[in-house]
Amino acid sequence: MERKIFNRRACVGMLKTEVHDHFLFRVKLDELKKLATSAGYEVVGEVVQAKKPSSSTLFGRGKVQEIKELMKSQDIDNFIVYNRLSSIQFLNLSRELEANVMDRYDLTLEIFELNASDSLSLLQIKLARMRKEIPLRKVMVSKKYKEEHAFLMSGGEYAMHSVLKSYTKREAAIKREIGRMLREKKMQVTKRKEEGAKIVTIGGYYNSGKTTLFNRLTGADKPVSGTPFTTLTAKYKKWLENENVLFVDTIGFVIDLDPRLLTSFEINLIDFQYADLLLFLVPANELPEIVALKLSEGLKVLETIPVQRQKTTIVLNKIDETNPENLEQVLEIIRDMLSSENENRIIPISAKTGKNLDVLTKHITEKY
Ligand SMILES: Nc1nc2c(ncn2[C@@H]2O[C@H](COP(=O)(O)OP(=O)(O)OP(=O)(O)O)[C@@H](O)[C@H]2O)c(=O)[nH]1
Ligand SMILES: [Mg+2]
Repeated sequence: MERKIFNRRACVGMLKTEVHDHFLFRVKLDELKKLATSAGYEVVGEVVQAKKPSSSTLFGRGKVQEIKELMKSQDIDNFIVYNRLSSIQFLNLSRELEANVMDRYDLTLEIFELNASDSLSLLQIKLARMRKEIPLRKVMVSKKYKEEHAFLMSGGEYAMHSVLKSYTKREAAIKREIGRMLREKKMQVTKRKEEGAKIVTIGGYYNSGKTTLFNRLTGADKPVSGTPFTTLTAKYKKWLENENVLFVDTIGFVIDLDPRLLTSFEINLIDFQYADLLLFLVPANELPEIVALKLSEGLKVLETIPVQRQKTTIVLNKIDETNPENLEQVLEIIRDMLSSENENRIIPISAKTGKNLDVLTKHITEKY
């Protein structure tokens, strides 16, 4: 049988579990569309359902039919879901919609793949893909799935088992290789710290201007762009002002960050764990509610890594693109949120124009 070639037209979908959410879901869905567009999809449809999730298809029965009809009438081959899909939901939706189905995690990995240029990133992406694929294969060889889809499984069971076996073996080999790189990186960082170097990590949301700031502080010329996840890995580079201070740029955060991204990209966490100071960038040129959401979610993720709170300085970037009232509102919301924190730990800057960079420089100099 010939394999169907899918077009790049896509419908995005979200199951809204919070009935009273009339605003955030919109922000999240728009973010998903932006990610899909940057992966090369043309988003032409959108479906939102407010309901309790169905264990078999996430969306309700009627909704799935509606999605199917919409996709058929608009010639859409891709269904991109905001929520996390279980293996069974993925298989059922793919079959019912006869389409390429993915969740936000798959989409993120697809973007990573498009942007990855170094062997370590490619290896980590491969591992993340396998970690998804293995439970999927396990469901396909499970007794229940076989009974329900006997026609799909006929003759293929042995092949499926052997694929699963080879996947598990390859996963172990990749894990070993990444483990080796992890140990090597930890050793290098420890050595530099023992030699007296201080590490300043630049973290934060994708597109928040991390690389722009990194380039400015170190004189580097790393790629900067409005496309999500431009930076996947980065090297340490000396500060122009003091060569004992090393800056490191990092992979961007997203709203509702999937914990699987943290486990599969474990090596990137070293830059956070070994930081003497973390500059956590949040773009200030957005609605105050969104800035607050990004900040509070970001801080929660940092806790899980973990990064000590007192090592984190919040840098509100892109102030050249926000008016004074908006910035004041943003600052007010943040101060309320972090009521017990030191005011000096929130620094508004523009990495692009250089505005207030002297304040940031002073802040870092005072420490080292
Ligand atoms: N207006 C304005 N734009 C900025 C500023 N800093 C960065 N940008 C722009 O924002 C976009 C993203 O900048 P990057 O430096 O690539 O952002 P990043 O955080 O490294 O993004 P990822 O690597 O994708 O996580 C680019 O178009 C930059 O030119 C700023 O202070 N003001
Ligand atoms: Mg970057």
